[in-house]
Amino acid sequence: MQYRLHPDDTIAALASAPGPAVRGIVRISGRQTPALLQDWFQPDANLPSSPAFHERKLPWRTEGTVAVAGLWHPCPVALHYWPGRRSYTGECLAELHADGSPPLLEALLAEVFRRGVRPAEPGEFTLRAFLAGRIDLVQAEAVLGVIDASGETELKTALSQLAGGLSGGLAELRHDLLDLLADLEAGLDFADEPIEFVAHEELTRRLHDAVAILAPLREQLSDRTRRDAGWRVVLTGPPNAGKSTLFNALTGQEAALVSPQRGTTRDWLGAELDLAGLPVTLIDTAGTEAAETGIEQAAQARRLEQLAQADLVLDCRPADEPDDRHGCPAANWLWIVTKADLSAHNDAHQDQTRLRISVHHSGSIARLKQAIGERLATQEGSRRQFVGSTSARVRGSLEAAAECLQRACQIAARERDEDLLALEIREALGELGRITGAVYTDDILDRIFSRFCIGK
Ligand SMILES: Nc1nc2c(ncn2[C@@H]2O[C@H](COP(=O)(O)OP(=O)(O)OP(=O)(O)O)[C@@H](O)[C@H]2O)c(=O)[nH]1
Ligand SMILES: [Mg+2]
Repeated sequence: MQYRLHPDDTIAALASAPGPAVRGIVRISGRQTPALLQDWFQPDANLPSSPAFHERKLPWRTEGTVAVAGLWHPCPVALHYWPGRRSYTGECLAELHADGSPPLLEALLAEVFRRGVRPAEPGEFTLRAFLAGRIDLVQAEAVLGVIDASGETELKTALSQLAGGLSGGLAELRHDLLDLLADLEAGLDFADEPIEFVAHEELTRRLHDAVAILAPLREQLSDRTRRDAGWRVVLTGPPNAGKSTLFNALTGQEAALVSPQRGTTRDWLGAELDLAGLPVTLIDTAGTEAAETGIEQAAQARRLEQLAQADLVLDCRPADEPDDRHGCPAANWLWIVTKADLSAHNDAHQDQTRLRISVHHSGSIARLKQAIGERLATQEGSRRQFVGSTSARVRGSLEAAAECLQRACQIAARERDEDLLALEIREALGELGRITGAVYTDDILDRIFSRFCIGK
């Protein structure tokens, strides 16, 4: 679908979820709205008379009725009216809140169309909000994120993005760079004069500041890419702790060799599984021990490699051996006491820091899965900054902007070539503009807004 922009059209759609509900909402936006309501909406007779719609300057909520073709009685509605630029779409907007019966809402909407208003395209209200400068593209995607959120974490992420967290930082960065570019270009215009519009140290500092602002955003995006590919959960602990047994129990397969002999596992072994909706790669490793032979050293090196890449480490100690762990586990470590069936409950380990399990106790594996899921969900909540569609769209631009700025830093450090510097900064600005929508193309709008449902 190609988004052709018809800002003069007045549009309408059902803004509430389809299906029966207590209340339903018909949303209307555009220039014709005041005239339509003036002609159609009848305020309650017992309310004091009020100014005409086109004279109203402030948002207004009132009760009344509207006549609907085919209905015997006028339909009672609550009217919410935003006269001008302060509305969501940045133009005159009205909502009719009525009983949520689907046939009634359809009849109301048909009446609006009969009166010359056209049906809204998917996402067209939000598109108008974007074109009116009420929100930027990142926030438009956040609206979509709120609608699509399948859990509390996703909802929180989308709401913070909607509140402008990411947009605010990027807008500030763009302003700084625009100022810097203006100074540089002024210098180019007066190249023959002994005037310096921006001192070299200041130029270098501002460029480094810009790179520093982008760094955490890039980090969050690459983090998110990794998350989308699956969480790496790594089993570690001394030989014979029961790690491979847990690996098999968690994956539901007998892929790992298990034996009472210490040092059974040498190489690491991975398997994909789904834990409470989170994609996880579970990894079994060799037992932790002082390595003597070459093969033991290789096994330990591989274990450490896996630990370094872990999002969550499951540190297993058997209940029948001393446990030398003190204090609290790090946020991405889970302390597990295995083979709980082999020892009477040890009071020293009664605290909240350890999870006692045994493959011979029913419910142990379910509790372990739950603990892993909860840990990962907490990490996910604290790290996620963008809704998925934003991450996918802005990744390239963010990288390109960072590369331009890094090149600019190098140019500034090497020689002072203002032409080249201005070129890099201009390119970085273009990329940053693409993220927020200060620079956009129809196909970008099409890609974003065609994913909305009608009425939003
Ligand atoms: N009693 C009891 N035995 C267990 C439990 N879990 C594992 N075992 C036994 O402990 C022994 C060692 O188990 P593994 O899973 O091979 O231990 P591992 O940590 O992978 O050992 P390495 O590969 O040598 O590092 C096996 O004989 C298992 O049957 C448990 O919960 N209770
Ligand atoms: Mg093993």
